[in-house]
Amino acid sequence: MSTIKAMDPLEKIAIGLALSMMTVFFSAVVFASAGLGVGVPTCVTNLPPFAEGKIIRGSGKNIEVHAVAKMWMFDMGDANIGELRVPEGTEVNLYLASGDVVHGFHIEGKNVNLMAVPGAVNNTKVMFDKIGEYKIVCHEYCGIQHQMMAGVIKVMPEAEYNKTMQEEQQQAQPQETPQAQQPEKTQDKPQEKPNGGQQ
Ligand SMILES: [Cu+2]
Repeated sequence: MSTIKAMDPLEKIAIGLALSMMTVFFSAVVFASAGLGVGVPTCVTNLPPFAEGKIIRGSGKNIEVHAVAKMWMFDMGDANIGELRVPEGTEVNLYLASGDVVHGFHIEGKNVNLMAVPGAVNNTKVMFDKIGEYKIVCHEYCGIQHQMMAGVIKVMPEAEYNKTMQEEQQQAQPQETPQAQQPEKTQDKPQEKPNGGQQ
């Protein structure tokens, strides 16, 4: 015959404490997910790994960014290599690939900690609602220049961002309007013809 002993009071307290702690942790996870919109990065299987950074504009301020980490820089498709400039209030849908070995992708001041893995694409979404500069750090040893591997996300006031982008576009297409001034610096162009008509 087995005898059923009453549970030790201390054991009851320990179990009670453990259960209440688990309830607190679970509630915190639910709150972070539903209330704060914190999500976990995912490995994307329907997008083949890419070799070049690219910015794909979505609707409004939602943009899709294809970022490539490679020895020893981050290419995020911005005209300024190593940078990503966005207007304030932009949600970046970030896809990350590696051009060579495993790299890290940590955004300071944001809860983003991704790995760039050869042959795979990782994805997360980040909201940039405050103006400032967010440094990107490679936090996975990737070779002799690893400590130099960094980038920056510049979150600019919308008016300043629009002005900068407009200026860069005009510089890229100097012959757009007849009044456009000729650029000071001459570039090596193999085909330079007199104005014989528009193409
Ligand atoms: Cu590194």
